[in-house]
Amino acid sequence: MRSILFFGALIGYISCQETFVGDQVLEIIPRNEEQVKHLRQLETEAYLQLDFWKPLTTAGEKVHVRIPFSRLQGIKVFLESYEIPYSIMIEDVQVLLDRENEEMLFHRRKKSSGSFNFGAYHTLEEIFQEMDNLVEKYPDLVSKLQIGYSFEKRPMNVLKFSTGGNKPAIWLDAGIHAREWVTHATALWTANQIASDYGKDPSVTALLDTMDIFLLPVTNPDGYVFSHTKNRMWRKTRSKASGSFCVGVDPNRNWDAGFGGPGASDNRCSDSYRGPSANSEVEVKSIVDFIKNHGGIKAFITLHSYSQLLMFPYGYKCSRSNDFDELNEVAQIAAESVTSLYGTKYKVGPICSVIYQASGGSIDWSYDYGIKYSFAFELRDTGRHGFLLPANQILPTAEETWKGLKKIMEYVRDHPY
Ligand code: BHK
Ligand code: ZN
Repeated sequence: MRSILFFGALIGYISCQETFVGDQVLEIIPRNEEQVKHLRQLETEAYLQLDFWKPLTTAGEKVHVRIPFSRLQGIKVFLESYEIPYSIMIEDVQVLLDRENEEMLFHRRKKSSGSFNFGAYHTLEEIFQEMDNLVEKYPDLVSKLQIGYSFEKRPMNVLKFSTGGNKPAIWLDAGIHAREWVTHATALWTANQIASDYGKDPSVTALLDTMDIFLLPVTNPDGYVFSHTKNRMWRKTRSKASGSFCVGVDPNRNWDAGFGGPGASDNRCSDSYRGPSANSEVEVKSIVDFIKNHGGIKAFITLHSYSQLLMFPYGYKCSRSNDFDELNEVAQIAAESVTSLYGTKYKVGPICSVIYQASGGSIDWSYDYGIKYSFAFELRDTGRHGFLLPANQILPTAEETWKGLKKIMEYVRDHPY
């Protein structure tokens, strides 16, 4: 075990992976607006290199922030001087990363013997390979479509589940944010589940007899590769623009829905940089073009992590959508179903009230485009491991999420519009 850990760290070092030795993730809960103001100060100081896993909103709301080891003492003194309450959520980020790497190495060595392990994290190559395997194994149900290329020219591979013809369809994507690894893993497990359930599970069979499903497991392939090879905490795309050192755009601020409004940054170095214009990211544009060309998409579901939330529009504004009551009802039913399996608690509501105002998000675009059933999941956990969810939670996460997804899909099937 120790030697594997050591080699994991060594391999990380040789391949120039960013390390996070001694970095901590703090949970901070400002008690009043005065304290929020002090935290805002920290947020604006780019040189501190703070990584807000759960951004600052208002007093009483938790903030999760990863703090580089070199800044830790200073930040703690700062918090204590203003008597801002905090606790340590992750003692040493690198310890979780080493564990994750070691598990991946372990599975790589074991792989030759058996079939694909859905309970492990995988590289982009391995994911694409398994998508091809599913097509091969279920040729009458599953096919692969390439809807475009990423900035670095990786394919945008979509799995289509269809019993024939072009039926009204459900869109499901994962991994728009690179570091949210449990979403890619959940999407791939779900693909396998849909394929193997058809003809066995009456609900899935009835669904696929009336609808198609499009599943994009890796929405941001360049970011995903970068999160494996260089920086595990990468969130954005990898697009480069002249005149800035900073790379990438937040692809969930880049959609044409309240683009440029509150809850997105115009700073290229920010993790929530909206990009120069709506659809500037080829990954976003590829999906928009596909959806517009298809014409029959009735539901748009996107997977993020973490926080255990099931949300619906709007994020770019804080007023209710026309379908608030119906979407809220569907989301409640789905969330209850998620909880029923392992007791995982979910919060339900519109983006703006459940997390924060955020413009340029995908489900706001899909909803305003006319896809009424637009939902965003935030999968496990609530911060104990955050983006570094241990691989042994992949299967339970995927299973419980599938419960919720099925409720939404059944509802959409039974409420044509
Ligand atoms: C999700 C959907 C639409 C708008 C915002 C969100 C929350 C999401 C984000 O884009 O800031 C939070 C996040 O990545 C962590 O998954
Ligand atoms: Zn996300």
